[in-house]
Amino acid sequence: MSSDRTFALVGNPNTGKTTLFNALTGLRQKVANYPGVTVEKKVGTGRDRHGAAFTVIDLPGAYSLDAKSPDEEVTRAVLRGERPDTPQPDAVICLVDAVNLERHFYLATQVMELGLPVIVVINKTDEAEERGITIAAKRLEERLGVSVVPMQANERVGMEALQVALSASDLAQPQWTAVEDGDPATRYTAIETLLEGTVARSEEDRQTPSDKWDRVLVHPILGWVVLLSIVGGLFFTLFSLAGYPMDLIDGTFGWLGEQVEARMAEGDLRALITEGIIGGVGGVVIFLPQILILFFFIGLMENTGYLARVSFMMDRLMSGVGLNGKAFVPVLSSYACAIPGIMATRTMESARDRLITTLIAPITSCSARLPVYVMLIALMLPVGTAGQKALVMIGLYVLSIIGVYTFAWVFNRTLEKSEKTLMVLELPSYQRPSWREITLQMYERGKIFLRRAGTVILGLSIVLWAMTTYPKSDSEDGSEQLAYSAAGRLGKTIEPVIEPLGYDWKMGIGLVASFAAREVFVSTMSIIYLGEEAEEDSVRDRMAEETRADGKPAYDVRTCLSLLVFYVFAMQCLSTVAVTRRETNSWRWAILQVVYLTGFAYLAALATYQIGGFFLS
Ligand SMILES: Nc1nc2c(ncn2[C@@H]2O[C@H](COP(=O)(O)OP(=O)(O)OP(=O)(O)O)[C@@H](O)[C@H]2O)c(=O)[nH]1
Ligand SMILES: [Mg+2]
Repeated sequence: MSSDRTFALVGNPNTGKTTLFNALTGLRQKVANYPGVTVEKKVGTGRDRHGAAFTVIDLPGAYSLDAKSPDEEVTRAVLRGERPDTPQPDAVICLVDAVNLERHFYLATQVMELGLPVIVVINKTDEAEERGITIAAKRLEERLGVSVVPMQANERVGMEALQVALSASDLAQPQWTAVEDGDPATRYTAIETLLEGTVARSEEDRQTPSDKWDRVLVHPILGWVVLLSIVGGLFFTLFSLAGYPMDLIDGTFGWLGEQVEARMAEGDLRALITEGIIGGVGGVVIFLPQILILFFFIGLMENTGYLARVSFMMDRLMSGVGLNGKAFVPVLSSYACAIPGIMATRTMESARDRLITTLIAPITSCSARLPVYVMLIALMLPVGTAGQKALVMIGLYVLSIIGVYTFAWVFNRTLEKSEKTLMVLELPSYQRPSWREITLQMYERGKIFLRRAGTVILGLSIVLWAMTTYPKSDSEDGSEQLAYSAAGRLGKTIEPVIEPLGYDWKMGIGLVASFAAREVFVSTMSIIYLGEEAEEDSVRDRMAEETRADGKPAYDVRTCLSLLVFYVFAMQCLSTVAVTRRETNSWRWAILQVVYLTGFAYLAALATYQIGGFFLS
């Protein structure tokens, strides 16, 4: 019988396990061209050639079975059947990279020694071919007595043969004598014997395209020029191209609001729908194009292998502040969202390094800040070009990078020292971008963004709307009603605290509300300013017209800058607090994170506003 068997996917990081997992199960787990993408096990179902279902477990990559980092521990525990929530696999699909067969057999031989049936997949045969490497899979198969399947998983090449192997009624254990001695050298000698005569390299020493590219892309000067151009291009697109789809979305929500207004009698319910729901959610959804553009660029950089180079370049800077080079995948992922970023610290062996990285991860400018940045930059530079706006945006990102480094240095100095762990940064080969993978990732990210808008942001918008509507004053004037409402009173209460930063009580409402999630600042502004006088004006026009007591514009350059700086540093994300608490297993660090980041954000914004006073009026 071959039904309901469980296969585990095992291999070094970046060998293509998740790619194969997705191909077998039809799922869409994240794939990217750098090591350490998968940090948790994932379970899915596939079908063999007879139509029988089997279970597949995708595992985090591991260099060996005696590794110490938490993600590698998951792999080891699942293979040994030590995880109560996961069945011990019936067989292992062991992936090795065709280009680095010797090195990858270090883990593979350890896996063979577990006593489970094994199927060996030699993946990335396309890359091997490009480098003139040929592998005699049949000979290896004879030696091991198990199926050895050459594949190119990303193009589904070899799937047929793998399916045949998976469907075999009797899965065999390899003919392999365990390496008794724990010494790596002994193991490598045994691997050499095993692989003898199976790997042939063509005579001419080929320089791979990767090496040529790297001469420019990780060049100490050119490398940075390229990186800045790419990031500049990203932000430029964000401010220029995104305008068209944004207008479209804006128009759609405006139209929706009109429809409701035309069909419903005036009253609180109608106001809830038009201001709270359509205004609040629409205010955030309008930034969907920006989110998609951001993830297009991230996907492109990840997919080609370029992002791994960026982490290599950063590593030189990184060690300067005492941070482990492995911190880079977590920090880089945090630019999308701090939550997967913090989870990615599981690839790090030292608990201390994990903690430092977790503490600084929320300073990276995550995608939830994008709507806030875009809105404030547009207010600040009403007649600015896309290039000027992009420049401000780069400034904000640079500020966040400086923040990451500074606080990494501070924590490294203050936290108790532990033993140093060595690590080797692995550079994956460049590859042509897979548009399918990039589109999928944009789709997944867009879905997450919209789901968030439809749940968290929607809920918060309704609460905010209620807080700006009740208790009701007798006044017909929107602004007076707002001041009288619960939200208004809250804003007025904290106004003295935020006044030195250049904010009025209305901004205060947005600031407090966005402690749940940053984007809520944007939806709060929609609710506040559109609620006041539901004219045709857009939120941004209304905000631009907003004045202070002295008649000067409320959102002047100074205030916008101060707000931007606040948003660069402040810890405004409840989900991140929850993840920090879970990953560090203590409230202490989660609370410290909120306090230090918000405290610093306050000081930095205060300094910005006060110093700005000397230059701008
Ligand atoms: N050239 C080539 N690239 C491949 C092949 N299979 C997968 N890839 C690419 O290799 C990269 C890594 O793939 P993943 O599936 O994320 O690797 P993984 O083993 O799950 O990595 P971790 O989760 O970090 O352990 C991706 O960019 C894939 O598109 C292949 O056969 N040939
Ligand atoms: Mg993976």
